[in-house]
Amino acid sequence: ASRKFLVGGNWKCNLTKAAISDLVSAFNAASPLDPTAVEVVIAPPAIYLDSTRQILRDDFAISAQNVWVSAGGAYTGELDATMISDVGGDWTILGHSERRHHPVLKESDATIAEKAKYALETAGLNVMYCIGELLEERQSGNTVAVCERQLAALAATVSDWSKIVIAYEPVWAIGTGEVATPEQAEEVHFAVRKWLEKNVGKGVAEATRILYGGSVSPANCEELAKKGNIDGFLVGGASMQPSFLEIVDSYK
Ligand code: G2H
Repeated sequence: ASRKFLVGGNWKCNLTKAAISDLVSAFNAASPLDPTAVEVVIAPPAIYLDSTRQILRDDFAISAQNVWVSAGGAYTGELDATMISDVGGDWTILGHSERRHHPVLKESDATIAEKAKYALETAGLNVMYCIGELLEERQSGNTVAVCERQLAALAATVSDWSKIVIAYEPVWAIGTGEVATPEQAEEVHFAVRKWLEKNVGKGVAEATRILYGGSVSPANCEELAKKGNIDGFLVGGASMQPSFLEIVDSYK
């Protein structure tokens, strides 16, 4: 496809300063990326974002995993998206299922879309916007409807899609080792692209990268990467190993 492959590494709430130092040394030792073919984006826990940026190779971008809905101020414990760019980060993940569904978080479609608007339009960040269905939603035949509802919330608040990447992450495949088959993933990616074409525009539908996430590993990435509508990956567990670089190379 004409879309540039993108691989995100989502470290979630893991690692230590020492473990990050070891992992970054392994990443830094690998050959340079072909910047015309692939982009890599690493999302450390917020407290390590600044220090990771300082030691990580320049051709790997840095992302937050979440941001506050708007500008900073009296919001104890929160992170203004402009602080991400202040320390050299270019991205934020938003709407990860762990934030949508965890009972102490329960982020709504509207909250996530509000965060996306601020991050994109005020902070100038790129956004990895996660969507995806629960197991019971898949079993009841609602996979595409759930993804479309999550996309519609975003489309209602933003107009410039050039800095948005969609990450399709079926919740039943996240951290479970139960990866979606290439066919299951491609079917939803195709539906997402069709939705974009119908509701946003043909140009945006053709240009927007749609990543797959959920138990991606060096062993399963190549088959997934062959699918026409899979433009990269958002990787959790396997992004904290030096073999993450094999996933980065899976477009080849
Ligand atoms: C899905 C993914 C990264 P994992 O959440 O966002 O995690 O690869 O561990 O399933």
